[in-house]
Amino acid sequence: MVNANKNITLKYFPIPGAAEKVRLALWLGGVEFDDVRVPPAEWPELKCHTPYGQLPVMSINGGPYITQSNAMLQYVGTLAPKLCPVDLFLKVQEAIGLVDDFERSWRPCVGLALEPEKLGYGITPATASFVKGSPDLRETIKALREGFLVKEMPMYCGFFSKMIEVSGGPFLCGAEPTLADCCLAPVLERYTLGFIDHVPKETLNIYPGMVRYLASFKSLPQVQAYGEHKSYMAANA
Ligand SMILES: N[C@@H](CCC(=O)N[C@@H](CS)C(=O)NCC(=O)O)C(=O)O
Repeated sequence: MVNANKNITLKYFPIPGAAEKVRLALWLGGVEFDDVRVPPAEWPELKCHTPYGQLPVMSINGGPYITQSNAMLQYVGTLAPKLCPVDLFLKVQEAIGLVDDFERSWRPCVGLALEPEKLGYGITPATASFVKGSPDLRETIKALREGFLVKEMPMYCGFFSKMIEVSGGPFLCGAEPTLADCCLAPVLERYTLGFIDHVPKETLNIYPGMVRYLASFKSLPQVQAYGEHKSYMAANA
């Protein structure tokens, strides 16, 4: 373990979400931490004590809550420099930026279902029938997600496959996993789980490079150990 003198607590909901890249980086970096999964019922009380009313929050040696998953990720990189080696710094940050772009292109597909009004639906006479749960909105969500799968998904899978090829793989920046892989792997995995409407769990199968990439990441001993830890936590929740 690399941080024998640091006591790190990471609090987030019991889902992968914004904290998963940080959890993965901590595991891959061999950084011990307290992985606190906040049950939804406890969130309203905790929310009042967080700086911006959001999770994840991190606390170091009992200090004040630190926010922003990207800041936490980079902090883990300072504790475990092998996850962002100096000679690969720009490559790693570039890859993280590309994962952010990939995520941003997917966000309306989720936002439309959760908060349609923020995307301009259901707030004008012309879109009055596009309220949450309505048939009109459901149809729009389906079209948007299907469009993502035929346009953005191949484009980004192509970008990432090329990056892996150029680096020599099997990871985004070469032979060893970095912070960038901690960002991409959970995003890709989400599209294989079959829980998102209109995104079949076979979605990645037409991108063999991505399937191989994800398999390489998931077979890392630290990622396997994290998987066992998650199963243990789920069984004892
Ligand atoms: N930019 C922040 C975003 C954090 C965020 O959006 N948190 C959401 C969950 S992913 C949250 O706490 N939602 C609950 C709420 O707002 O009450 C980060 O990356 O840490």
